[in-house]
Amino acid sequence: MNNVSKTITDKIGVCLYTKHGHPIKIIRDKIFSYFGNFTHLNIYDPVVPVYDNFDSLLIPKEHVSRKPTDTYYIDDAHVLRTHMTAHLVSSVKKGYEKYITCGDVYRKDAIDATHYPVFHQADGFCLVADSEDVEQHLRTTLAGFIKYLFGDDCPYRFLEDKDNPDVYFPFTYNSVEVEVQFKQEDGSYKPIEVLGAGTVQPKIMEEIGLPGRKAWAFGMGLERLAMLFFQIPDIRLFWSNDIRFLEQFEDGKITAFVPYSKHPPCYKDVSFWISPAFNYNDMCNIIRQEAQDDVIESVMLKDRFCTTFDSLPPVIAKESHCYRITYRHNSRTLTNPEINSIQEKIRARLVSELKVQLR
Ligand code: FA5
Ligand code: MG
Repeated sequence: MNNVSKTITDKIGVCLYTKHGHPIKIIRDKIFSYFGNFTHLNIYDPVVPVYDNFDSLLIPKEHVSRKPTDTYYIDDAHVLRTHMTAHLVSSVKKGYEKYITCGDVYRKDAIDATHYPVFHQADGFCLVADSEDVEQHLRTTLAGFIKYLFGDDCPYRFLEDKDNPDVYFPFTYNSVEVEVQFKQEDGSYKPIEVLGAGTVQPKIMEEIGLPGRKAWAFGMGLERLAMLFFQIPDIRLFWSNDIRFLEQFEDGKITAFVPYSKHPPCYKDVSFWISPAFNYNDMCNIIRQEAQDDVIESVMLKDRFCTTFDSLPPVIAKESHCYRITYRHNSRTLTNPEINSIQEKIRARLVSELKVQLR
């Protein structure tokens, strides 16, 4: 089993977080510099055993995140890491008691301005002394970190798992998420979820050879933060090779992105009766494979309805979906024949692979 498409394979080894003057590296450097007394770990290879990504972190066997509709599998036993926490158990076993790491992670996901199948996360781990209160230690560290990133006056709060069922990670307890009110250009505030964190489960501490000890861990996404700091409107821009993008940024500096001429969008709708084999993420994956060179900006559900055909028993219910595909290249105008050819290939694959009936 291998469900990794070429668009994805092309991103492996690019390591944006090591590229001088790239916004992802600038953000990573800023995060790492706060954790100055932690080991800065580089783990370049995103291929990890299924065990490390899921089992070692107590993620249940039947959890949706393990499905090939959500995760890229290299083979039955290896995945492209879906989070940097995949390295927690192996790193601590190697002897790192306090570390921060950053890398590319991979998830099959929706297509829009803030989601991309490859993004970056920074993950931290800290073993605390038995004399310390681990929760207090985590909060003090994170509060300082938030102030360091967003400034002393930035409003933020800890969302606790006991009040928010969404705040849950199988590998931690007393979990929290940090939400920041980010002040935008126009003076208004926008809430953003910056990171997830918690105290590492005792079972994992035992597995890594530190039974009875306490440690905390946290993980955060870099792109959304970078989009706010640099005012970057579209997550695909991070992968741009356009010098009009790359030449705007400099190591150690946070400067607002100056948009350059955008090329016109082209909309194509596709409508069909879905089948039991239909799945939104699988459709997005087919679309990405066909849309070479990242020409698709979004895929949105435009319309959906159900019809029952009760003229003949037994009653048959059919569900129709209509998706609007927005084609737009970041650095050139697309031609009609080019778009039509992609659209035809997508339509054919939706029929042959997802068994939909085009309308
Ligand atoms: C995690 O991945 C946990 N490993 C974090 C963690 C580590 C918790 C250690 C506790 C202890 P989550 O799935 O919420 O959590 O992802 C973390 C961040 O990644 C999110 O807050 C978001 O900023 C970012 N993110 C998630 N999906 C995408 C995506 N498709 N594109 C861009 N950023 C994303
Ligand atoms: Mg989350």
